[in-house]
Amino acid sequence: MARTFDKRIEMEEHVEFEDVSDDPIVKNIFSKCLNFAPTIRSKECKCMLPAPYAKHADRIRNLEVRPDDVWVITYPKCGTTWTEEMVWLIANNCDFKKAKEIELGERFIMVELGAFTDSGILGDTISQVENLPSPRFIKSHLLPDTLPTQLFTVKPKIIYTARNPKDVVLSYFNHYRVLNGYSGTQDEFIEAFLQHKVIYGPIWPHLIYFWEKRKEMNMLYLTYEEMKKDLRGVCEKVADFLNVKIPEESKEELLHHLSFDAMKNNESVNFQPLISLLNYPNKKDAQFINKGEAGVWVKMLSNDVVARLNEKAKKAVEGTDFPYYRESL
Ligand code: PPS
Repeated sequence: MARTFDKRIEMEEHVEFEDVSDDPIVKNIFSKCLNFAPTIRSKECKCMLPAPYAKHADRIRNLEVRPDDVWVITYPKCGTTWTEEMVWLIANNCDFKKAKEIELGERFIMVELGAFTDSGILGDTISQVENLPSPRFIKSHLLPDTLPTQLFTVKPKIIYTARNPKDVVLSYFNHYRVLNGYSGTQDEFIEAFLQHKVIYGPIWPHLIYFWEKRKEMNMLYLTYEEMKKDLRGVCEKVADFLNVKIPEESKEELLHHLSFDAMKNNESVNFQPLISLLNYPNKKDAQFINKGEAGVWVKMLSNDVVARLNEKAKKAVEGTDFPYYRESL
């Protein structure tokens, strides 16, 4: 029987959180990060967020969504940056010059980012989104109970990208080291991921929730693996979805621009300026655009960890027709 998600997840205007700062795994991760770490958890979807977020949650939940918005929604490390750059270029007539001149974070605002800290250092990203001219390009990793309710009623274009959780966990570990100054071990991190105690929490409901919405007219559901295999085909799919044409003369340049090597060396998308600014101890070998492979877990995860991730996957997909990332993948 197909699972149906509780409608309240899309409709409640007030987001409730529980304090999980005393949880031993949360505490351990927190003590090993140099900036924010999750300490609160949303009641419905178990979305893990830093404590300052609670003050801004209802403002995001009640954000006015516009029909001509373009949203990229993902669980972290699923290929968000790659998707955003692709979507922005396709929607903007392949304006490579502007894409190089203006950092992706300014072209595609991550709505919740500013709410992660009280310091104001990350900017008031909610106001930035509110004040953007249309069409707005907005990124979010939030789970459904923390996303704006109007996403589900106004139904702007949403591009969702999923990735194999076994690769996500490794990419997320690297992210924590590079951008959160995390000094714990890979094993500790994987344990926190398995227990849904990293920022944003559980990956499975995220992937499955949007999978079950994939046939709605305003949704395009992509996978990282599909982008690796056939980027040209995915670009065409995105163009069709956005009702635009990729200029014939820009097609090859677009594929080159979105290639792993080009993105890795492109300071507008590779986060290297931020990594240098943060100057964390891991900085020397730190790369946000790191390995860029599909299936890297085969070389890097122990049999025990693979078995535990498979066990989680098996339970999570029960009662759904979610086709990806079962045991053999
Ligand atoms: S974030 O922080 O959640 O926004 O991270 P996200 O952008 O979702 O994921 C980062 C991973 O995407 C890889 N990436 C790419 N792979 C292949 N080709 C291109 N062009 C590309 N651009 C980004 C990036 O390397 C991260 O994966 P890992 O496995 O860590 O290398």
